[in-house]
Amino acid sequence: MSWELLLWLLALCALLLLLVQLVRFVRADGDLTLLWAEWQGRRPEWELTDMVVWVTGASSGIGEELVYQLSKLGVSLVLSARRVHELERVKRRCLENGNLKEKDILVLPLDLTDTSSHEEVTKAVLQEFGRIDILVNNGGRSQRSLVVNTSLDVFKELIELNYLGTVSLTKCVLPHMIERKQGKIVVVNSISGIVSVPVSSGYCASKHALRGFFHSLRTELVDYPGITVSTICPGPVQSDIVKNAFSEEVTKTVENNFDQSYKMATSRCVRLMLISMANDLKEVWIADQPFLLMAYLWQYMPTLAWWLTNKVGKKRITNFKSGMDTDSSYSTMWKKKHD
Ligand code: 8X3
Repeated sequence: MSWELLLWLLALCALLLLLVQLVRFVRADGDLTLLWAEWQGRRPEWELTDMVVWVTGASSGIGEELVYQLSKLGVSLVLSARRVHELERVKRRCLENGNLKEKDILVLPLDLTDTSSHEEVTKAVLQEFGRIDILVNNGGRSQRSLVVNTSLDVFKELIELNYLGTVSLTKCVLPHMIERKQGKIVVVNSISGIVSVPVSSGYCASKHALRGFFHSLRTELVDYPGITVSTICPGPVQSDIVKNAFSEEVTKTVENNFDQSYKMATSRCVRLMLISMANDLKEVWIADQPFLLMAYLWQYMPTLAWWLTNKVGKKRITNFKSGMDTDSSYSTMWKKKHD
């Protein structure tokens, strides 16, 4: 075979490979490292059994689905959120559908903004189970309002709850993990921790802060390879997060039953979360297109991303002003094109 022919064949293979990767990316619902781990990595069913897992924000949405999937893996669970009756409901469902017994689940009410209570609740978990293997910092709220119309108190609340509450609880659990030289700290961040979008400025700020904090913490733990820190960044997922989002005032929520069918199923998002936990991935992005593409652009081509976000952002603002769900229209357009 001549050299020329060999080179042509190689070029053809490279082109084919590129095409395959492109198709994979268009269909992807997570970053490529995560999808590789899903295919070739460690299974949650092997890695996460027998662990003591503490989940905040366990009364709804991603947190609720996470404890259901964890309860099938045979872990011990600590369920935390503010609403005790909702936690009791979640606990009952875990007992009905999972592999757990009453003694394996602790309902532990927690207000993330009441940081003075965090030491005590941490002690309560240690008293009950003797250890904390995984802390999943999932509790938090979103926001839908324009900066110009939003009270400063809303920005303060978002930082108090999403950022400081999470930092405080992590600080309470950390000495215990350092003593044991092992543990997993998981933080449910958001694509909004990478991409900044209009109408959610305070939420984006709190999630960017979390991302900075936990990447920094990881490097401080370099002498403790048994302690891992994972930042999980989901895009739009079916949950009550928009319904409960802050609006212009602290006392005002969005309270709207928008159609959520265009969003990722909660169960799929949580499965990918478990895979990233089992494989100790440092940061994962879990989102359908075009949200995943936006994350890649913000990370690797910010100038293009800023230009594009201005275009898409206009639509988001128009949607918001006309009382619609901010993201529904362009995401539906994308879905129709690629289904
Ligand atoms: C995404 C939150 O409010 O944009 O993390 O759906 S929201």
